[in-house]
Amino acid sequence: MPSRPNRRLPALATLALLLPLAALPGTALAHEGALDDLRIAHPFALPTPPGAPNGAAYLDITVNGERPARLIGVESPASDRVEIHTLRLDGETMTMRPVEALEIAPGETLTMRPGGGPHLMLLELKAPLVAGESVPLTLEFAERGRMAVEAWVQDAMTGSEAADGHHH
Ligand SMILES: [Cu+2]
Repeated sequence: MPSRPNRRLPALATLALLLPLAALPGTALAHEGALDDLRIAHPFALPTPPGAPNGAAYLDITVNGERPARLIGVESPASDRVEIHTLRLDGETMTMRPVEALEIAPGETLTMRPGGGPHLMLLELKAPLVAGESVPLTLEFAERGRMAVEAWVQDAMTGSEAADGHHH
């Protein structure tokens, strides 16, 4: 008669509390992923030296469907704001400038890489980007909505070239 059904409850309750927490690092945000007919691959950011105000992040966006995609905004808790930048030839110098949106045609992959072309600029970093850590990015697409990815902080193969494009 004195079965003690409550004996195990505290342990179970603790376990239930711990599980969601344990799942947070790494798994809550996908390193890669899909949104509607878009596929996001290889998100990464370059490490920054102490005191550097800005950082750069890169990723690939593939449009598998038949409508073009427009990346219209990016946010990150790692910096005050994130701008979408493109490189443009002004006379003989490449300059980068913020754009309102990046459009990717159906069937195409936009590949961002250090050393040229479009990239994401993290302006007013709250802390240096350290190799081995990761940076959450929230991408916003017109009509398709928002998607969170984790960009790993890592040296690109073209680390020195990459630094060239980012003197703000
Ligand atoms: Cu830039």
